[in-house]
Amino acid sequence: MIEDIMNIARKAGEIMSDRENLTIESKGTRENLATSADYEVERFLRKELTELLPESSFLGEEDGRRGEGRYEWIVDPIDGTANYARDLKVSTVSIALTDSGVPAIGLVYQPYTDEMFHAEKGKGAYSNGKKINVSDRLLENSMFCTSWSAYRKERAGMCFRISERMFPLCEDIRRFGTAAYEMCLLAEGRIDIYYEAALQPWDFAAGALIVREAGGFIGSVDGDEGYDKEYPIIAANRKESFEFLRTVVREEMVNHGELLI
Ligand code: LIP
Repeated sequence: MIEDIMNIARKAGEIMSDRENLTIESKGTRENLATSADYEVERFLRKELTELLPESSFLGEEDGRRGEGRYEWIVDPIDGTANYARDLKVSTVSIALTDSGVPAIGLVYQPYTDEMFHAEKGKGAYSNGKKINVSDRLLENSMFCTSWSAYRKERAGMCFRISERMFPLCEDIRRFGTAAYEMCLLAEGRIDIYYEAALQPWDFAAGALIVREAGGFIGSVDGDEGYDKEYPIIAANRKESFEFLRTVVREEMVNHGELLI
């Protein structure tokens, strides 16, 4: 089945590469974009993935949930739509299959670099077929990847305070604009710690499994993430970095009134 999903993801990447007649609109807030390609790729993935597993339901970023049952596809057709709209060439297709609400398969495809990441629960994580692992860098040598909540600017102060506290303790900060890809970079040991204030299940369902299967730590502020709503997501290569970052995030969420002590 993994090979079939990979082929479907590659075809989704081909659809993304056709930018003729591309239209771009805002949804909800002005920063939150959807292009005609987001809808086209999602329709394609819904059809192909549902045919692959006819008893499955489907949750996509653009058109929501269709059906219900034990198996569900959780899909972001283009993760990094703002990058895609500007042709920055850093966007991914993110596909997870959950079994009774828990990811069993996660796959993230970056068409511009032809990087295919995947994991199956209990079977390790892979990049283009090669097994991957998180790095063993200490916090002081870590590359911290984060964002400042572009869609919810009222959270910017909290996010920048977290960056301000982490920056002197790490090597540097990066932001690639696709959460799914950023999690894969962590899984492959290319970045080391990660935080985003608010991600949706389609942004992290595949990436979270890939991080765990690569030996990394990922979760939300008070325990594991769920796949039912938006969550703050924290991830790291090492347990102590994960717990440290989680404490910083928790404190700043309390300061910002997002969490009770
Ligand atoms: C986006 C991301 C981006 C993150 C946004 C958003 P979209 O997904 O992956 O990195 O900062 O919160 O979720 O909207 O481009 O599919």
